[in-house]
Amino acid sequence: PFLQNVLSNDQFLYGTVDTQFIDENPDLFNLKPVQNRAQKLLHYLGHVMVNGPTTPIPVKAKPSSIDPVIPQVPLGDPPAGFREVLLREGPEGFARAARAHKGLLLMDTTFRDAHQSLLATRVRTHDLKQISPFVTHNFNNLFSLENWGGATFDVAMRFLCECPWKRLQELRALIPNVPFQMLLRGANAVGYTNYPDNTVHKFCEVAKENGMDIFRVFDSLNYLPNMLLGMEAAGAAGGVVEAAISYTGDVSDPMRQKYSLDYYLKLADELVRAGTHILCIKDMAGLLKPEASRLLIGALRDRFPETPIHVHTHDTAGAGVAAMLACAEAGADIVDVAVDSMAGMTSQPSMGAIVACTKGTKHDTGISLEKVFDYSEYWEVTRGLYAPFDCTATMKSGNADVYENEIPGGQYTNLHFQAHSMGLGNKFKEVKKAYTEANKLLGDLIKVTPSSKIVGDLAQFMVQNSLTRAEVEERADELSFPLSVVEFLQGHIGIPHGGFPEPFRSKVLKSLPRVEGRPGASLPPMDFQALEKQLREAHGDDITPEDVMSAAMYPKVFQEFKEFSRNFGPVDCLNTRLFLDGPKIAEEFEVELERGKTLHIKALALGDLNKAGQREVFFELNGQLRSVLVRDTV
Ligand code: 3PY
Ligand code: ZN
Repeated sequence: PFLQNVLSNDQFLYGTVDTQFIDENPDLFNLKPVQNRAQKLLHYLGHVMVNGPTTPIPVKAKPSSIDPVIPQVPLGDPPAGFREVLLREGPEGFARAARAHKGLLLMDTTFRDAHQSLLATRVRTHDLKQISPFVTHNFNNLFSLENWGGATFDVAMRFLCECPWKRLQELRALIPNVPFQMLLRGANAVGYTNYPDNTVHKFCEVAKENGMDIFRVFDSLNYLPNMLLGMEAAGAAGGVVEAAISYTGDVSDPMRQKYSLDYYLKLADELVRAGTHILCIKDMAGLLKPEASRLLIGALRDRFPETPIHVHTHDTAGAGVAAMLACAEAGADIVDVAVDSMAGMTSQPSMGAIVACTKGTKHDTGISLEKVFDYSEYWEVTRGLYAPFDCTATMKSGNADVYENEIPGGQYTNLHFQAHSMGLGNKFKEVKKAYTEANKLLGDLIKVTPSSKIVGDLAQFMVQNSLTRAEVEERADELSFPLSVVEFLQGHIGIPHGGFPEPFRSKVLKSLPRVEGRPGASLPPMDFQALEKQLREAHGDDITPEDVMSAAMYPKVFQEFKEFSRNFGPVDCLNTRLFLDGPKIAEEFEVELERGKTLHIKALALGDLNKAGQREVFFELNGQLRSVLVRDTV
C-alpha cells in the first residue's frame, strides 16, 4: 500500500502513523541518492536552516550581515610580476633576482597564516577568489602570496567541505603573476605525522603541477634529515626551495644557551650546503626581538651574501613591525606581513605599517598604501563573516607573555579558545604556565606543528590532573601520558636538538620500541595505484590524482568529505553567510555553480516537525517549487 520511498509517503510525511510504521517498513529507507547539484545544495541549505551550521563553531557570534564590496579592477591582463622571472629563469634565477632586488620584498600571508592564526583557518575559497583579481592587478610586486599548506589543507576538507586542490587551481587561474608560496611541514607534508618518502615527493609534484611555486620547508624539531627530505621533494618537483629554520629562545639573551646564535648558524650552513634557494627564519611564536633580529639576520647576511633571506614572524607580543624593520636593516630580503585588517595579535605584522614605515627609504616596498587600504577594507568586512571563528570574540590583545611560554601564533589562539570554552576566566593563564613547564619537561623543544601539539597535549594533561612538573617527573613511570607524548619520546617525529630528556624518556617508555634515526626512512612506500583503485571502487571513476593525494594524507577526512559532497553537493559555491548560517525565510539569492550556470533560489518556509522527527523545507529554485526533508537533530 505504501509508495516505494518514505520521502514521498504522505501517510508518513503527515504523521498519521505511529513509530511501529518504521519497524514494519524497513524497505522505505532505501533512499535513492539525491540526483543533481541544485537539489543537493537545497538539501544542504535546508539542513543548515533546521540544524544550524555543519562546521563546529567555537564562539556564539553570528556572521555579520554586511557583504564585502569587491574593489574594481581594470580590464585586461594584470601587470607582470615576480612569477614571470621564476617562469623565465627557474628557481636559481628567481632567487638571484630576489637577492638583487632593491628595496624590501613582502610575502602576503593573508590567504593562509593570517586566517590560520586569527580565524581558526576558516577562510573559504569563495572569499579568496573574490579579491584575487584585485590582488593580481595591484600587488604584482609582492615577492609571493602565501595561500596554501599548513593547516589549510585538512581544514578545507574537514570543516569547509571543499577541495584544497580546487582552491589552488582556481587561485592560480585568477592570479597568474604573483608567485604562490606554501608551508610544507617537511617529512609531515601537510599532515601531523611522518609520511613515506614517496608520499612527500608525490605531494610536492602534484602541488607544483597545480600551480604552487615556492615551498617553505620546515621540521618541527629542526631535525635536519626530515628537512632534507622535504627540500629534496620540493626541489625534485621543480619548486623553489625555501628551507626554514624554526626559531625559538632568544639569541640576544646570553642566559639562553640551548638555541644560541651558533646553533642557528650551523643549521643554516647545512641548509645552504644542501642547496636551498632561499633561507628562511621561521619565527612561529613571534619571539624574534629587534636586537635578536640584528644579531641573527646580521650574522646570516655576512655568512651567506648570495642567499636571499626571508623572515616570518607573528605579532603576539606586539613587537612584530619593529622586529621586521630591524631584520630589513640587518639585511633580510623578504619579510612576511598580513593586510592590516588581518594583521596583528597572533597573526603577522601589518602590511600597511611596513609599507608606510619603509616608504622613501632604501627599503621602500614599492607597494601603494592606497591599494593596501582598499585591500584591507575588503578583508575587514569579509572578516565579519567569520565572526563565529574570530579570536577577538574572546581575545582582546596580544600578550608579551609569549616570550615566556613560546606558544606559536595559531596554537596560542586555539588554546585561548579552548581555555575560554572551559568557562573559567583564568584557565588560559594556567594552561600557558603548564605549557611552559611541559616544554621544560620535554627538554626545551622547538615548538611548531606537530611538536607544539605534543607540548600542548602534555600541558593539558597536567592541568586536567593538577600535576606539577616535579610530580610528572617523579611519577613518570606510572602516569598514563597522552599518546602523542609517548610517540614523540619513541622518536616518531624525529630527534630533538640535544636529544631526548632523560631519565624522563626511559621512565615513560620502559620497554616500548624506539625509532632510530629518521622515522620516514623505515616506512614502506605508499602504493598509489592500489590506493587509486580502492578510491575508484569507493567513490566512482571521477577520482583525480589530486584526490589520491588527499586520501594519502588524510584517508578518513577525505572519505568523509567525499560522502558529504555526495549528499550536499558543491557547497563551496555558496557565499559564506549561506554556508554558515543558511538563508532567512523569504531571502532570495543566487548561487553560481560554474561560469554561466547560476541558480536563483528563494527560501520559502520551514515545515513543522513530523512524527519521524523531520521537517520539510520549501524553496523556489529557478521559479519552481522544491522541497527537501531534513531530520531535525537539534
Ligand atoms: C603550520 O604548520 O601550520 C604552521 O603554521 C606552523 O607555524
Ligand atoms: Zn606562522
